[in-house]
Amino acid sequence: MATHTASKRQRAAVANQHFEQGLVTATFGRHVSVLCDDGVERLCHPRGKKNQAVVGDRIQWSLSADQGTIESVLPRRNLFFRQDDMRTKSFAANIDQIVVFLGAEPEYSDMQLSRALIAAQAEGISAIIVLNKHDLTDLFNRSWQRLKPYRDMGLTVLPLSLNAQAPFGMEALAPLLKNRASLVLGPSGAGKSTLINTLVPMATVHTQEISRALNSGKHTTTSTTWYWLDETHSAAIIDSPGFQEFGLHHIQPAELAKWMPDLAAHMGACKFHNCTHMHEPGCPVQTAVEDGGIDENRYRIYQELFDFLDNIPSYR
Ligand SMILES: Nc1nc2c(ncn2[C@@H]2O[C@H](COP(=O)(O)OP(=O)(O)OP(=O)(O)O)[C@@H](O)[C@H]2O)c(=O)[nH]1
Ligand SMILES: [Mg+2]
Ligand SMILES: [Zn+2]
Repeated sequence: MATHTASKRQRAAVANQHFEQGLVTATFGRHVSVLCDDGVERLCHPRGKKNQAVVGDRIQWSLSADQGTIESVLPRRNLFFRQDDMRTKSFAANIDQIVVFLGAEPEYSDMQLSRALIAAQAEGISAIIVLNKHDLTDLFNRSWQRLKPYRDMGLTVLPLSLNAQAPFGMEALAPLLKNRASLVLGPSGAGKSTLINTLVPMATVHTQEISRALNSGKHTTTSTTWYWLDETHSAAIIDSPGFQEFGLHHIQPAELAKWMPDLAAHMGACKFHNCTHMHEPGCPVQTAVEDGGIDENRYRIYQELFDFLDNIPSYR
């Protein structure tokens, strides 16, 4: 009884204690960099073994020596993440949009692009696509063609060049980054860090300089980082490490078509309410694929993903 009272009193003390707050700007293993509300950037550590905070989280922290201890993570508006068979890989929390950042080279994967867009749809986060390296004309035009289905489904797709000798497209992109927090993600080498360096001169993010002969001077991004775009902190841009495989293990196969706007546009009149749009008769999605109303490649991606998600052995 006595212990019970003591722990109750202890809990009340903790609840009444006034902790400082801050914004998680980067994570390094279990340690996080926090821009505290007093304007100081501090390294903070979790109390337990595991760190629960991700970039974009607001946390409560307390001072310990010259560093901080994370006391709690405040409720999130959203969390953008990948899910493999083993792990959840969080990109960031409390974001307003994702910018899927591709380059004319290296060649991007339609499957991975589609997966990132599906994850954003499922989390209710809006997305835009940027195709960088406009200066590499032939490669660029080929990639631009491949993005037609995404433009047709109503997504904003912007051309860009960050090449200082041939800049292009920033005046169209810049307004879309105002007054919001944008997470930039995409394959390694597309130019994500170059974009952040262009927009945030103080950032000096290491960019990947490919020296094929020696493979030296290669600076690929290894941690997700939040940068304020302006002094009033009205807009932010988040750099992230390039990824190869965007895991979607958290998506239910029956929900998949709903998160693909080009398919979803046709599925209202399916004969069966639980139509998989794969082999059922009277399915307008399959008719649209035959008529060219849905891009064949996008439908192939749907089929492949559906089969994959439907065959994950698990707790479902
Ligand atoms: N030709 C051309 N090269 C570019 C452009 N933008 C960036 N690059 C180059 O592309 C390479 C990769 O750029 P990064 O910004 O490091 O790419 P990243 O997407 O951050 O890559 P990771 O950190 O590995 O995910 C660098 O050598 C850049 O100089 C562009 O518009 N045109
Ligand atoms: Mg980078
Ligand atoms: Zn159907």
